[in-house]
Amino acid sequence: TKTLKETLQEVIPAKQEQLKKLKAEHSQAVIGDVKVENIIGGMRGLKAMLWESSVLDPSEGIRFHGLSIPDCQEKLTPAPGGKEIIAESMLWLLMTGQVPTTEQTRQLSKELAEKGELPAFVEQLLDSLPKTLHPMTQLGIGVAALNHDSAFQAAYEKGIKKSEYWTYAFDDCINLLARLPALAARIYRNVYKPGTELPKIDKELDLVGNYTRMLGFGDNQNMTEYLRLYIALHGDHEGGNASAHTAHLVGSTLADPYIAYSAALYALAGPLHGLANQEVLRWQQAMQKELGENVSHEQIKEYLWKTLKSGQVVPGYGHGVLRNPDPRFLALQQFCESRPELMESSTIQLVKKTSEVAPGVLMEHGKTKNPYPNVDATSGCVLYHYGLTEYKYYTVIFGVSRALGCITQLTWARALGLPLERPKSVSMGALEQLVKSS
Ligand code: FCX
Repeated sequence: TKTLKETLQEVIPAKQEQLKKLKAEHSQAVIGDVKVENIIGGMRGLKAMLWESSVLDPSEGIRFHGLSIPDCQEKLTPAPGGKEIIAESMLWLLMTGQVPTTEQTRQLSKELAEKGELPAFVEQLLDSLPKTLHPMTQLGIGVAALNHDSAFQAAYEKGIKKSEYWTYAFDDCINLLARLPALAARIYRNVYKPGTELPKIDKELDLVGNYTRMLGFGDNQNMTEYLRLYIALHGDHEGGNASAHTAHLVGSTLADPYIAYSAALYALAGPLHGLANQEVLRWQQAMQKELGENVSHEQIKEYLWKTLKSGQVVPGYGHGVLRNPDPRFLALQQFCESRPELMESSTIQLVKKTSEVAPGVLMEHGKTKNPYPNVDATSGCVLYHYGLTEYKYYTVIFGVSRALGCITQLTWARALGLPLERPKSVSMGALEQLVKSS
C-alpha cells in the first residue's frame, strides 16, 4: 500500500504540468473585472487565489475535489466500529483528490498516532501559561513553538532546491496535524480540568478518537463520532476564508507550516469567523435564561429583534459566500435527528426553533445577503449537550479541524512553486483617480 506521501508524489507532476500550461497559454486571459466595491468590500467575490482542495458554491455549499458532504459520508472510510467521516480519510481526499482505501486510512491513522507526542518543552510552555489566557491564544502559541523542530526551516537554512520544498513542508504538516490533539487536549485539561491525568496517545486509534479520549470523553461513543464528523466537515472551506487565506499568505513567505498555521489560528479566533461558535452558545444561553424552557417561535422572534436592534449580529447566521443554508449545518442537524437523546435536549431544540424563525427575521431586517444558518449555528450546542460545556474552548476544536485544509494548501503551494502573495493596494485618492480615468 502506498503512503500518503508516495501517493502525493505520484499526483504532483500532472498538477505541475496543468499550472505550467495555464501560465504559458493563458496568462493574459481576462476572467473578471475588479470593481470599487471589491476593493472597499473586503475583496468579496474577487477571484484572486488558487486553491485546489475544495470549491464553495454559493447556493450548493462546499465540495471537496468535486464530492459533496453526502458523497463524502458515503465514500470515505469511517473509524472501526464508527459511521462518520474521519480526519484521515478527509485529509487523504483533500491532499490527493483520491478516495483512500480502508488500508490507506488505517495506515495514516497509525502514522499520526506514532508522531503525536509533544516535545517536553512545549508541554512545559503550555503548563506555564495563565489559565485565564484564551484557549485559542494558547493554541497559537503551542503551534508556533512546534516550529522548533521544523524540517522545512532546517532544510531551507542548509540550502535546498525549490523542487524539494514540498517534501519538507509535507513532513512538517503531518507532524503538526499529528501533534494538534495532544496540544489542544493539554490546553483543555490545564484550563478546565487541572490535576486530571492526560492519557497517552493510543496507537490503535484514529486522530479524533485519540483527541476525544485525551479531552476525557473517550467513553462516550456518540461524542467521539460527533467530533469525527465535526472535524471532517470543518476541515476545508476553499481558500478565501480568513483562516485559510492567512495560512496561505504567511506560507507564501516560505515561513514554515507551523508558523503559517499559528497565524491562521489567530484569524480563526475572531468572532466573525471561528469564534462565532462560542458566540452562538453564549447568545443561545442568554436567550434561554431570559425566556426559560419551552420557548415559543414568537418569543424567539422578539429576542432576535432585540439582538438586531441593539446593533449586534445574530451569531451563526449569514456567510461571506453562501446564499443558502450551510450543508455543514444540515449534516450536523441530521446527526442530531438520528439520536433521540439529542433531540430531547432543550439547547438543541432551541437551535432548531431558532433556525425556523431567524431567516424570516433577518430577511425583514434586510441587511444580510444570507439569512440562513451557517455551521456555527449548531456545532457548539451538541458539544454542550455531551458535557463539553466550556464554550471558550470550542474554537480550539475548529482549529484542530481547519488544519486539514491549510496543511493541504501549504504542501501544494510548495509543490506548485506558488509565489509570494503581494496584491496591490490603493489609497482612496488613487481610487478616485482610477474611477475618473476608467
Ligand atoms: N446578523 C445581523 N446582521 C448581519 C448578519 C447577521 N447574522 N450577517 C450579516 N449581517 C449584516 C452585516 O453586518 C452587514 O451589515 P453592515 O452593512 O451594517 O456592515 C450586512 O449584513 C451585509 O453583510 P453580508 O454581505 O451579508 O455579510 P458579510 O460577507 O459582510 O459577512 C459574516 C459575513 C459571516 C461575517 C456575517 O454574516 C456575520 O457577521 N455573521 C454572524 C457571525 C457568524 O456566524 N460568523 C461565522 C461565519 C462562518 F460560518 C465561519 O467563518 O465560521
